[in-house]
Amino acid sequence: MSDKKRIFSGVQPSGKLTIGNYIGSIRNWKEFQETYECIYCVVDMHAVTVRQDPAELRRRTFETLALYIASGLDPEKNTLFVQSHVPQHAQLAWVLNCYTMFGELSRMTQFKDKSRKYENNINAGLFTYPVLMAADILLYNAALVPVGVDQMQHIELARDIANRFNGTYSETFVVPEGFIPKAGAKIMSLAEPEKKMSKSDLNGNASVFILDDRDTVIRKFRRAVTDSDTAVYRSPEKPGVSNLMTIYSAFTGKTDEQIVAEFDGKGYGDFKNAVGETVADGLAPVREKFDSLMADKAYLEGVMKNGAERASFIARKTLSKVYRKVGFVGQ
Ligand code: AQP
Repeated sequence: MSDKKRIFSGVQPSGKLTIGNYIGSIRNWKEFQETYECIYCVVDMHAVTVRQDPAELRRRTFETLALYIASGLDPEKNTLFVQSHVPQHAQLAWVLNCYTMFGELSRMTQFKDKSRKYENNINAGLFTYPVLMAADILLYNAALVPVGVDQMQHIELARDIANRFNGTYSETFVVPEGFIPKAGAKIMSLAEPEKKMSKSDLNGNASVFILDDRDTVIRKFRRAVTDSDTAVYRSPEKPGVSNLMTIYSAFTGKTDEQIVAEFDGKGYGDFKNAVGETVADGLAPVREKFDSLMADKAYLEGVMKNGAERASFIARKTLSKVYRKVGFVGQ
């Protein structure tokens, strides 16, 4: 095992991955692969907090792994695996449940949002989701967790749980830090720009998916909700335009000033076309690589298996330390 600090992150295979998942999360991961020991997981156990079609979940699990690789992650340099293949996640989550307070979980914004969205299925898993997430991170003693801004509250909770456990039983877990990308930490819906772009949005025009074809990407951006003005600049009164600027900047590296200058006097039509074409161009190589990976399922199964073995090696050690500390009799 290396002496490098560890990174952990993951995405739920709960739908088609959006450019929010890509910009806020996956595409940043490759930056770390030389300097950290990186562990990236497809968090299928989190996905079942919302009802999933079993065949779809299986397919999306492969797709999500393929997207990790297509976005630049080298399976030799990173540990890539599926959460349910390493049972220690669930085992540690149970213990950590007993060190997490009801009041803490009740305050989680994602729980409140998802309880509203899935009012007929407010299950206990949805409530304890952040504890499983804490287990994911603490199991690997990850120092850094790159996430979109929406997940920061869960990282804070993971830190509190780690500190509580360490304070009770002596130093056990590394207390993780969240890492938010400089640009694009929160990509908003194209249909309702006050709302986060989500995989599970039922409105077909709200989210741009990484695997959308070129024409679909361009069409969705053409339809993006803006405002009755025509000038391109960032302002709280212009959430739609501001979001498009964030997306454009994320794909081009251009600053707000450069974008404003580029579209000075041109109006929203040209701006939306430019954003759509730029995003479509930026995603094309990812989609190409994805297609070739999905054609070789045996390769993806090999990556999963190998990743689960590497992850299990660390996970077993952490869990047995935790079991010993809380007083479970060893086998
Ligand atoms: N809109 C977004 N902007 C920036 N980052 C985002 N992320 C998600 N949406 C955006 C980041 O993607 C990573 C994986 O997210 P997740 O799959 O674990 O769960 P999520 O945040 O609940 O994502 P979705 O797309 O909204 O999924 P559903 O619809 O299933 O709930 C995280 O790092 C997240 O911050």
